[in-house]
Amino acid sequence: MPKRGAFIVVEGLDRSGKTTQTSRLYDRLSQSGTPVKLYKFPDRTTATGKMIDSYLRSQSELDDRAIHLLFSANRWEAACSMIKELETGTTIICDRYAFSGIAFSAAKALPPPSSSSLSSPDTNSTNPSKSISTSTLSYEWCRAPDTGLPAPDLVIFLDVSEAVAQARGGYGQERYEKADMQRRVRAVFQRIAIEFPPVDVGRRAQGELEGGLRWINIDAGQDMDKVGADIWNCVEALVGGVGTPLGRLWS
Ligand code: NYM
Repeated sequence: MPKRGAFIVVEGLDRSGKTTQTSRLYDRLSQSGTPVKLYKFPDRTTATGKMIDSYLRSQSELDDRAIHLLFSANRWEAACSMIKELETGTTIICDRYAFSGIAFSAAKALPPPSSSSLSSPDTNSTNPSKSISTSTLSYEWCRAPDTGLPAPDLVIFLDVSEAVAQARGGYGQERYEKADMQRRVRAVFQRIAIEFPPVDVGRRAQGELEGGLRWINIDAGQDMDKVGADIWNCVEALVGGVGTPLGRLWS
C-alpha cells in the first residue's frame, strides 16, 4: 500500500509564533521536494470564515455556542479536500485545528485561572449579557462537533509563557487576545494534552509516531531558529509519508 501524507498540526496561544513556524516548515518541506499543503484555521475566506472574522474583530456578536459551531463547520468544509490530499500522498501542515476550537471555547466557561478547575461551572462568560448560561460550554460539549474530522498524526504545541507573549508586542485587537483569557486557554490546552501518550522526542522513530495522534510541547520562547530546529526534529520522521490509515478525531 502506498504511503499517505502526514498530517501535522501546530497549535499554541496567540503570539506563540505558529504562523511564522508553519510557513517556515512549509517552505522547508516544499524545497525538499515533499508534496505539501498549508492550511490555516479559521479559514477566513469562506462563508463561515467571514462570519468568524467579523466576530473576532468584534464587528458582530454571536452566542458562544453558535461561534463554536461555526469554527467547527469551517473545518468540516475543508475535511473532504484534506482527506483526498492526504490519501494521495500530500503532507498537510495546519496552523490551528480542533484543539484551538476546544481550548478557546471551553476557556470561556472557566473561572479565573487562580482558582481554575476545568469542571467548574461558568460565572465569567466573555459576553455576560447572554441569557443562556455558558456552563453548557463544557469540555465534552466543545469537543463533540469535531468528532470524525481527520485526526492529525502529530500535534506540535508551541508553548510560550505570558511574559514572553507580552514582550512580543502584547496581544492584538481581536477578541480573546487578553492575558486573562490566554491563561484560561492555556489551562484547557494542558487538559487536552494529557489525553495523548507522551512522546520522547529523542526517540522520534517513525514507528513511534505512527498509529495514533501524538502531542509534543515545544518551548516557543526560544530563538526562532531553535524552535524551527525542534519542530523539524519532530517532523522529520514523518516526511517520507505514513503507512497507517488516517484516523478520525476522538475515536
Ligand atoms: N480560534 C481558532 C477559536 O476560538 N476557535 C477555533 O476553532 C480556532 C481554529 O480564533 N484567537 C481562535 C484563536 C485565535 C483566533 O486565530 C484566530 P488566528 O490564528 O489568530 O488567525
